[in-house]
Amino acid sequence: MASSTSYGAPRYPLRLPCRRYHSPEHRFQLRGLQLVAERELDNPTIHNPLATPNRTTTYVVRAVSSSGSNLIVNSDFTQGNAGFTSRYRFEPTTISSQGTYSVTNNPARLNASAFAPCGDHTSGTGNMLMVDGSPQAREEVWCQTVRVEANKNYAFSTWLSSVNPSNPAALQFSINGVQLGEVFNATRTLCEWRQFYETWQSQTATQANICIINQNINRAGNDFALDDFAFFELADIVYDTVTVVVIGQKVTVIDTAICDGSFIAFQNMRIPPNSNPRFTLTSSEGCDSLVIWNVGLLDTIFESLRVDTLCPGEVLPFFDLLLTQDTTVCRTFSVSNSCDSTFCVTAVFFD
Ligand SMILES: [Ca+2]
Ligand SMILES: [Ca+2]
Repeated sequence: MASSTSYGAPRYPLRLPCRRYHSPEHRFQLRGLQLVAERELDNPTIHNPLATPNRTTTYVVRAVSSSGSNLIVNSDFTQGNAGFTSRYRFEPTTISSQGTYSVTNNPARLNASAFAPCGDHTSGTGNMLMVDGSPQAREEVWCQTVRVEANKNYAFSTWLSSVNPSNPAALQFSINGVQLGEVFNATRTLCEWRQFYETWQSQTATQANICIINQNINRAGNDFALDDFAFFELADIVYDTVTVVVIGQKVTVIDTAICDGSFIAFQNMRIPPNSNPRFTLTSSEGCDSLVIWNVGLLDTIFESLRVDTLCPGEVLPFFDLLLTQDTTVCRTFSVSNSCDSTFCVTAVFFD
């Protein structure tokens, strides 16, 4: 992979058909090692999140190649409660109070009423670190010191999942007492593993004391699991971008006018004059498009005439008729716009 630490114009523009996606087939799967932009991704910390942007969005992918092996001891907790230190109290079989931890392959076995039966991140059946968040501020959950070389780039990563939906953990990572990255929040979704990942430069340091504290000190809930710690020396950091182009909604406006009493048949509907119906259609691309009708009324004529000066014996011609007695008759005819117009006459003869 080419080495680069900058990113510019999108290299892989991709087109999505719709403004909004309600069904899975309209979602787009991104592939990359880590996504820096988080907007509208279902999980920005996994390698293949789904993007559902409602406008054109460029996602920046940060790909990091590692060199050397994982420097964390007992990174996947296969060895149980070993290789790290904690200010929390270790409870091997049951967790019933805050500020305690255990190593387990099923948190529910430690307290079935409080913890969900989550699988670990490594394999789904292995061990994880199970933590009942402490109400004590700045209490160290997990710390480990590793040897490093000066002036090298390293990356630290771990996976976090809530095992109780209340008060998700807010973890603060540090190396040699200096905050590492942003506070990392667990979600309310049970057993959903999310990755914390941050790079670190050793500068003059020859050891890295990596520590985690939980900034959430609420007693309720605040229960979480950690697994698969990693601390690697880095080779190159490569950035790339993926742009998801969202096509806006198509709107078609149809202006027309029709005769009184007539209608336009559209989408199994009858559209009368003087109406403005809107139709949402699904196009072949799966996008919703909007059709707006503006249906006006064409001019017609209704004329009614009374003739009451007729003497007996006189004849009043009206269209094809010859009127010789009191009557009211109407005739319809088409005007120049093809609409039917009506003309009536009332004939009144003197007695
Ligand atoms: Ca594990
Ligand atoms: Ca708790």
